[in-house]
Amino acid sequence: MPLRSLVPRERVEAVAARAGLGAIAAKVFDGARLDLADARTLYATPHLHALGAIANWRREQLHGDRAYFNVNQHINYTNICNKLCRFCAFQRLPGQQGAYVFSPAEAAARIRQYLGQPVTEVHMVAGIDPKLPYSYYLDLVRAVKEARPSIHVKAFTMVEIEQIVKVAKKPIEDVFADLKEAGLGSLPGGGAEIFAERVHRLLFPLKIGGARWLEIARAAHRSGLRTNCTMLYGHIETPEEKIDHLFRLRALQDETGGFQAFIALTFHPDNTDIEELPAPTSVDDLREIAVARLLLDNIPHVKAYWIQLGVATAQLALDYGADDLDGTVKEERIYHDAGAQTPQELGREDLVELIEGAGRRPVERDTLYRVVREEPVRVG
Ligand code: V47
Repeated sequence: MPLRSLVPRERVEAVAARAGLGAIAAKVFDGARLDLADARTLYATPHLHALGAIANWRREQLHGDRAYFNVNQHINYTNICNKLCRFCAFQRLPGQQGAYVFSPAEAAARIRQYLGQPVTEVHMVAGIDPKLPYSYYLDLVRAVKEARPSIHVKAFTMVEIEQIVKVAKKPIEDVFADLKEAGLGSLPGGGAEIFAERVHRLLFPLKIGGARWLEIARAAHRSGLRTNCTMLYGHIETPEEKIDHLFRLRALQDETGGFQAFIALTFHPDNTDIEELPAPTSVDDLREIAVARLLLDNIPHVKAYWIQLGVATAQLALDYGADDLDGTVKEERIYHDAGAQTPQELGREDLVELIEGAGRRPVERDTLYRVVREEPVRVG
């Protein structure tokens, strides 16, 4: 499919005005910050396509027709976890059937398995196994780097960092320095869930809450580590709680500038404690992506994580504010345990095709959004 031309402002203006979103669109065109009343309107409007058109305009201002992806692999190094989050299907108790911990050597073997492929990043996150000592985390990063020195290690959510600091018995700055020396390159954005205390109490009371998540992200940024950020939606949260979450991310980004990308994580209920809840629809997913693009005016990238959204919604999301499909991903377990029907990996060419199919220009990036390879433009 030939590249789409960028949508002209007058067209967005007209669509927004018809949907009663003209004032918000005008603010976006002017680069003005959206406030609480605007955020409420974006969550309430029935005019999804108008909302998407405004978000898409902003996305095209930032990234033109480019859509990013990377070639990565996932390692979920243990599923043992003592946090008992009610939305999680991945966790196992020690000794429970299916519980596992990879040794650093086993993790390295998984890296070597893909040496023949142009993998640039390993995304490494897991449960909280209180038995793992500080040395385990450092050895894990070292083993992975030794197996493939060029690989960027994006590892450990703020929740894991809280645990690592606990077993290290050292100040967080020293822990980040040790992890960096071992080879850590950046941090993923997981574990944020919904910052509101009500949801924390009901769904994940044993895990750090919003204030601590933000404090650890701030410390990571101050230590020179870039991170991503996330929001898990589609369970028991309210629009007000989502707005609070997004505004708190925006405020921290004003302070540190350390977030690279935001990922809206759609809830998969299967095999969880709250599996009676209906899964979010594609309409919900597209709304979250569009709202995030508009409220998080200071975070450069919004990812549509295909493995969670499904390839069809992820492709559409490239027109609703998202500019990144994440990576090829190998051996993902967290969502597949929770019923995700997507494949466990896509090839590089599959991602290129998906992006081209959406009329966008595929750009392979590294973890820090430096261009690895830009696909030649196909003349249609
Ligand atoms: O923190 C857990 C979520 C997150 C379920 O930074 C669930 O580049 C849906 O954060 N249904 C981990 N979601 C994944 C994550 C991530 C993914 C891709 C890219 C990046 C990045 C980060 O997954 C957890 C939690 O919020 N999660 N269980 C579930 N049943």
